[in-house]
Amino acid sequence: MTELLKGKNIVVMGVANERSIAWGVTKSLHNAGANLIFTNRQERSHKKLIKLLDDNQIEARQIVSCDVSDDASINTAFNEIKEEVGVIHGLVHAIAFANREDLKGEFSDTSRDGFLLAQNISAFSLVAVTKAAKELMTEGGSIVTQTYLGAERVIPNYNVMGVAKASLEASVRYLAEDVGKHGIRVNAISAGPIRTLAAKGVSGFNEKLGMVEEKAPLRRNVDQDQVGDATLFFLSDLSRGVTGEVLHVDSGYHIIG
Ligand code: NDP
Ligand code: N5H
Repeated sequence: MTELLKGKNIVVMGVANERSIAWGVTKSLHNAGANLIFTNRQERSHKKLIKLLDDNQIEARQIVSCDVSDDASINTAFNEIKEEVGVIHGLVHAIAFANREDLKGEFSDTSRDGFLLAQNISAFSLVAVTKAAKELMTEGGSIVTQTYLGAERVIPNYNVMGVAKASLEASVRYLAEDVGKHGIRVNAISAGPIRTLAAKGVSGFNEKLGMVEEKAPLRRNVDQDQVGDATLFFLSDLSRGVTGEVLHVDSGYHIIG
């Protein structure tokens, strides 16, 4: 791989363990020569990240704590990043959360709190981190988030998260318009199902993997490395003409009726 991101400072949010989409992204960005800055919420994720970086001989430029449900935490995190590197060129948002009981049964049973929680962590967080990151993107930049087909279509059990992802995808478009004048692009990857910690124990996940194998044009599932390389494309100059876009990395599953 050529060093597409040599000398670029990129913030990666959402590595929980070696299965995380954000870890697949980390490997792609590291191979492209990026300087990596990480944010974690839980101490458990922080510890896993340190070990993963060590095992893979990847040096983090910085690791900061960030809970996206808390404005003060976001401000502190980006102030710390500003102090360390001054300028950032990219940001990867790989964060979502909904209550497990809202990811099954009838969507109309979703509580007000459950609905707002999913929107807060999974959609508003992109708005909040874009505002903070933009201040550090003084040389232009690229922001990439992770979404799923359930934003566009009704997919059993995805429920409250489908509505949150629809909000996330619309936010990508409105944010792209806001920050475009500063040379900053905002895009999303819509990945096929991948077995990660967040996906663990959610109803109907295995069936979704089977459907991709059976119906997708490529007849196979995608993995974290494929999402990582597509995210690298969005962060690099190769995609300099693209913003406000949702790119499906799903073996073509979404084109099948
Ligand atoms: P992971 O469980 O690996 O990652 C989820 C991450 O969300 C964790 O790192 C977690 O951090 C973080 N997170 C949750 N709440 C907060 C918060 N309040 N503040 C900061 N971070 C938070 O799962 P994935 O890699 O699967 O998920 C990454 C993204 O990919 C999500 O947006 C998901 O919707 C999306 N996606 C996943 C697909 C799949 O099949 N797996 C398919 C399509 C999209 P911590 O552990 O520290 O709390
Ligand atoms: C149609 C499907 C299967 C059903 C729906 C799954 C939705 C998953 C998304 C959210 C992010 C899962 C979630 O928040 C789980 C939490 O309630 C419990 N888990 C945790 O707290 C773990 C420890 C932490 C790490 O999780 C988080 N989120 O922080 C969709 C699937 C085919 C594809 C898929 C899995 C999509 C997606 O958006 O992740």
